[in-house]
Amino acid sequence: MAEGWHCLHIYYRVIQQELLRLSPEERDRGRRELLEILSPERAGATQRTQVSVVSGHRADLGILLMDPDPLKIDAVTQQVRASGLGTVLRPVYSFVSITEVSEYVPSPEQYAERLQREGTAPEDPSFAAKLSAYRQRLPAMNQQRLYPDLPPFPVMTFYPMNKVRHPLANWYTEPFSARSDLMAEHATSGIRFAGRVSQLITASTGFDDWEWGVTLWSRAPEHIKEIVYQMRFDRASAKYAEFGPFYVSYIMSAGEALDHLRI
Ligand code: 76R
Repeated sequence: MAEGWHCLHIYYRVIQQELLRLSPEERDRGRRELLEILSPERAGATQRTQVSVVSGHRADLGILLMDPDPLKIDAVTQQVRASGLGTVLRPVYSFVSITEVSEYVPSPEQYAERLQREGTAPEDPSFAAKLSAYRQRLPAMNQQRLYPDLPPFPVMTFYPMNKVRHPLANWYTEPFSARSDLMAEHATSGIRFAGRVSQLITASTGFDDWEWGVTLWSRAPEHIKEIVYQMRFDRASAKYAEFGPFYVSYIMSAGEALDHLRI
């Protein structure tokens, strides 16, 4: 791609029957292979690799991979399949998406218009200060959206979502200005969680069954519940959003995850 990264969220279930088939040596070898495949330091590692252990029956192990090269990402999943644990780890869910800068991220010019609409006159000294702060912040924010650093938070949740196309609530027939206002309201409500929750919205229209993937990381599980609950009241979500399955997981090293999963 000209900019941004490919992203894969993939979830595996441990098949106990297959695990029991392995001799202690085979299990050991499979474990070592998997640790090597998921090592961020190895040659051929994807730009980002994150391992987590999933709550609930839907999956046991979650892997998040990001890279400019989609085949490098796919190579990881093929290596898992071809490893000694390939029969043990069954993929049960995956989500394919790409990073993007949303069309609703205001340009400095749009930001200036918004300031005026919200009542800050261009003569007001705070106008120039706010605009220049935004101008300075924007490149780093866009860098983070396209080439995200993973935050050092222990909890993660992933879910896919759409904006609905219902005759009475069709996001795609709303004019850009209306959508943009709704997204600005959404962003304002999200900013209240700064420092507790970090979000990554990846785009999946044309890549997967839903339009976006929502990845939230947080300092503590309750903030996940709080943000998702609160954002449901944003008009952009209350009226126009629908959601797929949720996967909540706890981030750890691959070794810790295999220990936790008794592999
Ligand atoms: O990128 C930015 O921070 C700019 C403002 C912003 C955009 C453009 C923003 C801010 N979001 C944007 C786009 Mn969001 N977001 C979600 C969900 O559960 C729900 O109800 C919805 C799932 C959450 C929890 C969330 C959190 N956002 C989007 C889009 C793409 C729309 C498009 O491009 O058409 C989706 C699908 C989406 C969904 N959002 C924020 C947050 C938070 C916490 C923020 C504030 C981030 C910050 O600036 O600190």
